[in-house]
Amino acid sequence: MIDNVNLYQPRSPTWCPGCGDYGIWASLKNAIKIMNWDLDKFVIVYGVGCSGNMTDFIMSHGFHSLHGRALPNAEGIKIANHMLNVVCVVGDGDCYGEGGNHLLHAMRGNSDIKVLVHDNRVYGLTTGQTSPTSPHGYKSKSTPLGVIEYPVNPLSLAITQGASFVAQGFAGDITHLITLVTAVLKHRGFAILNVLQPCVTFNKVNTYTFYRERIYKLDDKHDLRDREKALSIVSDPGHKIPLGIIYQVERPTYQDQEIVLQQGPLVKQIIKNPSEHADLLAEFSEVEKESYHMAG
Ligand SMILES: Cc1ncc(C[n+]2csc(CCOP(=O)(O)OP(=O)(O)O)c2C)c(N)n1
Ligand code: SF4
Repeated sequence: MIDNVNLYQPRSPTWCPGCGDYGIWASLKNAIKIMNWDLDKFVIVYGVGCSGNMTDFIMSHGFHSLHGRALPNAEGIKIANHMLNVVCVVGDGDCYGEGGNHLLHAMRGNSDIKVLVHDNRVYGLTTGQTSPTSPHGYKSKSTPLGVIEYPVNPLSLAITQGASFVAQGFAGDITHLITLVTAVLKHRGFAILNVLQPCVTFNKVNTYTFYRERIYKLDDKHDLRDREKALSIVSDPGHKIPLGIIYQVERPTYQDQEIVLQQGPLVKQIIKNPSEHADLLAEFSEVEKESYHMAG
C-alpha cells in the first residue's frame, strides 16, 4: 500500500489565486484520506480544462483524457476492472457540453463511477467563453450580445436520467464540500456532485459573493429518496441555490448486471480461446493498415 501522504504531490497548482478549483482539490484529497483508500485501488480520470489540470497536483493513478471524454474512459476502466474505484474530475464545458452525450448514457445505466464537476459557468482554460451552464444573456467573448440559450440544469438532468446520487456543493465552503465528496466516494452507482466553482479571472457574474447571497443547505429532514421533491428543489423559481445531497437511491449498477463481470474482473479473467483473440487482433490490424493507406 502506498502511503496516502503521497496525495500531496510537491508540484504546486497553477490555478489563478482565489480560483474555486483549490477548494475542490482540498476537498477531494481530504475525502480520499477519510476513505483511507489504498492508492492502488482507485483511479482519477480527468477531462481537459483548468479542472483537468488537477491531474498534475494529485499523486494517484490517473488518466488525463480528452475534453468531453472523461466519462467513457472511466466507464471503460470500470468495465476492465470493476474492483477499482473510479472518479472523474471534469469541467462544466467538458461534462455538460462536449461530453453531454456521454453523461446521459452513463447515468442511464447507473454505471458505478463518481463525477465531480467544477461548474464555473465558463470555459476557463480557453479564457472565459460561454459554457452550457452560463446564465441566459451572459456576455463573453463568444457571446458578446448575450447568450441566447437557457442554461443546462445539471441537477434535474441527473435526477431524471437515472443518476442514483445527485448533490451540489460550493467551492467556498470546504468543510461542507469534504462531507459531500466523501458521500460521493461512498456511494455505489452513478454519483454526480456539481460544485459551484467561481472562476475569479473570467466570470465576473457568478462570484463568491453571488453564491453566498443565494445558497442554502438542505437540512436533515430532507428525504433523499423523494424524487418529486428533489426535482422541485432544483428548479426553485425563487433562484435560491440548494447545497447538499439532493437525491440518493440504491439500485443495481451497470457492472452488477453485466453477467460476464460476475466471474470476476475482466483483467483477471483467462482468455479461454487465445486463437480467437489472435484472429480478432489480426483482423483489426488489417483494418488499421487499410485505413492508414487510404488516409495516405
Ligand atoms: C476535443 C477538444 N475540444 C475542445 C478543446 C478545447 N478546449 C480545451 S479546454 C476547453 C474548455 C474547458 O472548459 P471547462 O470544461 O468548463 O473546464 P474549465 O477550464 O472551466 O475547468 C476547450 C473548449 C480540446 N482541447 N479538445
Ligand atoms: S481561469 Fe478561472 S477556472 Fe481557470 S484557474 Fe483561473 S480562475 Fe480558475
